[in-house]
Amino acid sequence: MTATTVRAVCPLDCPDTCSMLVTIDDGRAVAIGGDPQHSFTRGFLCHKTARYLDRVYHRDRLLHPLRRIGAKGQGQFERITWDEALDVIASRLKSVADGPHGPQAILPYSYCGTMGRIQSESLDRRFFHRLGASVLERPICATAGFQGYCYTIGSGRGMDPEAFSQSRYIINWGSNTAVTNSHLWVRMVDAKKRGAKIVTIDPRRSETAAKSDWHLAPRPGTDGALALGLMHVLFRDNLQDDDYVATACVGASELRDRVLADYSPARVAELTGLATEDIERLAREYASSTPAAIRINYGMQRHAGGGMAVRTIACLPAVIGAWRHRAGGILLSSSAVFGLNMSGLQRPDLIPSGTRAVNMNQLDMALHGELPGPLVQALIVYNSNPAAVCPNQQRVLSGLRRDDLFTVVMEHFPTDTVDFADIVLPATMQLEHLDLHHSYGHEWLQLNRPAIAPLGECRPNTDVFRALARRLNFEPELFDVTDEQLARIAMWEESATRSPHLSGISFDVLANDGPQKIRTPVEHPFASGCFPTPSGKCELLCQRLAEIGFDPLPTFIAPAESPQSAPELAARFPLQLISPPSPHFLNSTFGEVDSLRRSAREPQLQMSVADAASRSIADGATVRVFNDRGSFVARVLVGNYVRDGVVFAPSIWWNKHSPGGANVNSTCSSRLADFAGGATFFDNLVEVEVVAEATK
Ligand SMILES: Nc1nc2c(c(=O)[nH]1)N[C@H]1C(S)=C(S)[C@@H](COP(=O)(O)OP(=O)(O)OC[C@H]3O[C@@H](n4cnc5c(=O)[nH]c(N)nc54)[C@H](O)[C@@H]3O)O[C@H]1N2
Ligand SMILES: Nc1nc2c(c(=O)[nH]1)N[C@H]1C(S)=C(S)[C@@H](COP(=O)(O)OP(=O)(O)OC[C@H]3O[C@@H](n4cnc5c(=O)[nH]c(N)nc54)[C@H](O)[C@@H]3O)O[C@H]1N2
Ligand SMILES: [Mo]
Repeated sequence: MTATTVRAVCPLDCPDTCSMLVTIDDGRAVAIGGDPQHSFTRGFLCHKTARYLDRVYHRDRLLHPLRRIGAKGQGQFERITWDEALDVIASRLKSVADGPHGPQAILPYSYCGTMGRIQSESLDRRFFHRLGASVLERPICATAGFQGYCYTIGSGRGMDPEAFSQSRYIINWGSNTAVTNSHLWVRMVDAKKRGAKIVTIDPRRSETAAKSDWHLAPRPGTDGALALGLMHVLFRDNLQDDDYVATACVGASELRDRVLADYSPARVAELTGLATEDIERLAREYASSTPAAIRINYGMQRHAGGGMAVRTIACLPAVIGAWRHRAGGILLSSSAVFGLNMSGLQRPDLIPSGTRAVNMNQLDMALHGELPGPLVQALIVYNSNPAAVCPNQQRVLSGLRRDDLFTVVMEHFPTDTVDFADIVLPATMQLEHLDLHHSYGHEWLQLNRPAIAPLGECRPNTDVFRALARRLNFEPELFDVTDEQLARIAMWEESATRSPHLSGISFDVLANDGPQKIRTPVEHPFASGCFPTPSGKCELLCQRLAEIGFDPLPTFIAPAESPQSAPELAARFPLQLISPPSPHFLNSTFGEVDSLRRSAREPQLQMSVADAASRSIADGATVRVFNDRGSFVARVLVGNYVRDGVVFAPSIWWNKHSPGGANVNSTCSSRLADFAGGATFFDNLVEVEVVAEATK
């Protein structure tokens, strides 16, 4: 037989959403590569997805349904049939739903193991809505910042990522672009070749910071103060764009008064730990290099004041009129341009009124009955690995260990979460199912065609919910819908109203012609104002914030845990720990791939020379990192990687691959951020002690 090629899409939770080509020979995928025809991802894959076939044909891949035979957490199972597994799950869900606490004692738990619209969030939502289960809110990653951005801009809309190659001044703000968004980084390198300057704002010397022209390292969680200080300099030195501010913004004079009175460079230097000269210089360079672009990303919003910080930074391009230029402005996420019919897919109208919402960041509390509403009695996990990725891990694990909790996990691999399952269901991977992909880092819609038959007895997530709906006698018209039909619904094909952004784009066009760029109606947003806010302007002053009890003007909200904001806590735990991703994992995904785990070596902690010296910690020592929530063990790397007072643990290791069986999330707090219940992973004070000296 001759080899064939199938066009697929990388499913990972990453802004790049690469177009891929999979080579199939005799029913087996033999090669995977980037699709050179896709102008954004340009035919190259990151070193993780380049190893995607190692996941597909991995020796540990889950291929059959399993039932637990050991204690929870031990990961001991026996094989059962799909019918047995589905019968057990359906009857247990029914008995919980019919029991004294009703269906809200059932909690779905999922995130973005796949970003595909169909396998990530379609029939599953319909199923749980129809069942009347608790609704899971999903702000673990991006919501605080996204919401903050929307207060200022009105929607998530921002710069077209493709425009960055034309920018003259680029700020990576809390964004490790070279690692977490490598195809945008290529655009930045293009811009640099044309003479642009690249600046990175990050408390540690990230891969991106190391490759930038200028690295500023503020204290974690102080970005809002920095942005206010920049605006002080802009207004003080008359560097604002008066015409743009007058026509396109509301609240400029109030903002001006605020920053001039409260955020002098000297005060901001104190709050951020930066030098006043650097604050002054950054403001001047930013205002005088046209066009100036900011890539703001999610790292800097995983703090108590993260939402307000993003809102504040999002004011900057309007103040200097950067939006006038296609290659100026700010980009957080491109997902807002797609306008897919998600409510048609998910049917939120099926949610019984009065159903409670459970914030996924508070799984620790939900599993211990500490939230309003019933104690969770059945937990259905898919597309997520909460035992490894959730904050306040020790409390999450003690909740998962509860004998009265019924847990189902749909997975590819025996993850830390699988170890706690009563029933495990083997899920298909991207090469084995159909999906439709938008992106949060470019503006192309893509279709992932199945390239090979499912391995073993694996089934797509959607099939599981179809089968459970049938067993619970739910309406066939809601659930007997194929994945292709779901994709068509998402693109409004079955609906009278269609977003103009999708004109000429359909399932068939994607299937026949490949990826399509969304037809955005204007060449670049906000060139002449017209922001999608209630006032129609960029809201430097935002009345909606006042209505929910926040300062309507940009302001600095300090981290919950820092030496400055919590001196008593810092007396015991003086170091600010941040735990953004390792280049070798995608959250906890790829923890199973030996070669990537070897590249990441072992759980590590980067520490400054001064902080190591004051604790007599030598480079290479094994340390325990701890606070009142828990601890984990890591090998210390001493050097100039982080500013003094900050430590960095590349993440997210599986617990079972970590010495001591716990990862960094044992120390992270489940406290919520200011907006939208966001997570605060990087707002975390710890102390570090040696457990074993360095071995030669
Ligand atoms: N290789 C790889 N790529 C990924 C992922 C992965 O796990 N691995 N994860 C994907 C996912 S789900 C997401 S959400 C994105 C995340 O990608 P990014 O948004 O880039 O987020 P992070 O890597 O979490 O953080 C970015 C940088 O912010 C810094 N940072 C932390 N706290 C602060 C702060 O208070 N202020 C400032 N200025 N900087 C701070 C961190 O040190 C880090 O270098 O990446 C996606 N891409
Ligand atoms: N300390 C710390 N914690 C963090 C972060 C951090 O930076 N530091 N980052 C946070 C962020 S930004 C995020 S987004 C979350 C991510 O948290 P999660 O969304 O839980 O991400 P992953 O760890 O990648 O786990 C996804 C799981 O889904 C499975 N999966 C993939 N595709 C499918 C499928 O089609 N069907 C089924 N059933 N399963 C599938 C994968 O095998 C994998 O085990 O973690 C958060 N946790
Ligand atoms: Mo994320």
